[in-house]
Amino acid sequence: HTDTPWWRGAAIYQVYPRSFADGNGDGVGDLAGIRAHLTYLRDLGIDAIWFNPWYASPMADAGYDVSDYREIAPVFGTLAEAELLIAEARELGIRVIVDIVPNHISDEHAWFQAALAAGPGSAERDLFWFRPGKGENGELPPTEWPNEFLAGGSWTRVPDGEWYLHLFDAKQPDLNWENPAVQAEFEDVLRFWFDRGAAGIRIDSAALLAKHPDLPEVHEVEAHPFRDRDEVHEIYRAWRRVAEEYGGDRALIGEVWMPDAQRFANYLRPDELHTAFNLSFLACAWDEAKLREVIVETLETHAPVGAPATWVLANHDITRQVTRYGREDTAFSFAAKRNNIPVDLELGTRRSRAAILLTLGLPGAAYLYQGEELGLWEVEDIPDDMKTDPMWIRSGKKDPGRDGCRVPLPWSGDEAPFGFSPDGATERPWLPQPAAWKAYTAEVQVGDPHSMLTLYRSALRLRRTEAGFGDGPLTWIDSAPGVLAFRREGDLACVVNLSDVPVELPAHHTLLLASGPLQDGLLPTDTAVWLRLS
Ligand code: TEU
Repeated sequence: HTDTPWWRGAAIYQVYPRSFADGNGDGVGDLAGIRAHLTYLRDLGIDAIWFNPWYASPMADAGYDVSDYREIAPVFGTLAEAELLIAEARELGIRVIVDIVPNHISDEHAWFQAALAAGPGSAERDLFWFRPGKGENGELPPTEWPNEFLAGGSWTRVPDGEWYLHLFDAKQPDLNWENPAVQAEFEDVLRFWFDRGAAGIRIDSAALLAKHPDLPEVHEVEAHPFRDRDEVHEIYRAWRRVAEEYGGDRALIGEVWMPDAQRFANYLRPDELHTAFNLSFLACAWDEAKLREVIVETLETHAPVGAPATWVLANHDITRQVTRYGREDTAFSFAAKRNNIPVDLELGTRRSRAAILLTLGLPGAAYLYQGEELGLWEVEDIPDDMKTDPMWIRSGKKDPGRDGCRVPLPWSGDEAPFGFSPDGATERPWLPQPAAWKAYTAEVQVGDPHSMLTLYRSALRLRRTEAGFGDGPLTWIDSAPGVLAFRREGDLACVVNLSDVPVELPAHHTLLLASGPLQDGLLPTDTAVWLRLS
């Protein structure tokens, strides 16, 4: 596959800078910490890193509230360090993807501050969605649009009486994408990062940018007033032209939450995004029929537009899979997110091991989230006063929030901070790590043939050496009920048993990798294998 663009079959690892590794001992991860662990990522066998936002930000939403897209937050480092990091990663054969947040900016960004000062009717305000309120004195918000954080309204009033739209937190005012200055600014930001060696751009909340100019209520119109509107595709056509200025190997990767697979695929037409996260796969229950349906639908809708499928089990917004799969209801939904539902971590771990062979065995690109390779679980007992997530704060502490999947990584040693911060650090990690993670450090796992880390390393190594994995066709193999079995080129096969009973493997095969031990030659429940058929 040497002539295939890298992003079609890549294994991409998501680094959450705040929680990866702390180089300067302030308890917060940073670029120095990441640079010190680049060889870990090379040895893991990944092709690219996606960095969550590392830009200047008041950090009201962990950096998704950007105050300067061309500067690095001082808590993470400097722009010069970021450039060094991109170059050092490239030396190790690892590409870098940066995260661009185009739906909204920080209320502390110079643009918003200028809009506040300039007042109603100004050109500065037209970069955002400022409107008079409803009611006799404008005391009611212009619409009742639901907030993406599932709590609180989507408008905030400023002292002169106008309201501004924010689909997320009040500190994240939405930009007006009908304004050409907004379009020009972001095309320039893309070039800024492409010029600094970024191989790809992850586009935050990519389906939300375009809004109905008349601001109708959701129930008043057929096409949703702010989600997946037709106009949004024009934006990505323009971005695609920017990417093409750099030749064919810079990728645009959309965060597109879109249950409708057909509409999802619209973002992947040849003149739009190169690829987008398959979040339906991530949200899917650990269930053979449901997973098969998502896989089939994904492949069927991606093929006509020529885009590679992607597979994701985890990210910084979602309950970690070891926890999800260890519960009775294994599907993920923001609306139903609750803490303290009983979890069987052993079961969740066994299923997560099988799930990663499925994920990495499917055709297309795979996205991994830091810590899943260590088998980390959702930390559900973070003290209230340490939680930072606006989902938690805005819900009045009803929603558990997303801090639990963002706990700093355990690298080494017997007690916190487990090598996350250097010896002699002045501060504790920004979120507390469970004491039990002493058995889950990278140091412990690297030498253990049965560890999660060893499974990931083995799978990622095979995925690189066996040309049949990554981009390419898939053929289903007839299998027992509750079993997912498919063939890839090069006589490779992946078999996952989601039934309650052990099943037979196809006759005539060599075992390449197993997620757990076989029983008398049979594949046990919640276990997966990679085979070479003969
Ligand atoms: O998330 C966008 C998004 O739609 C969800 O992941 C979000 O958490 C959910 O809608 C809540 O209902 C992206 C980022 O991944 C997330 O971390 C940010 O908080 C969000 O955008 C705002 O920038």
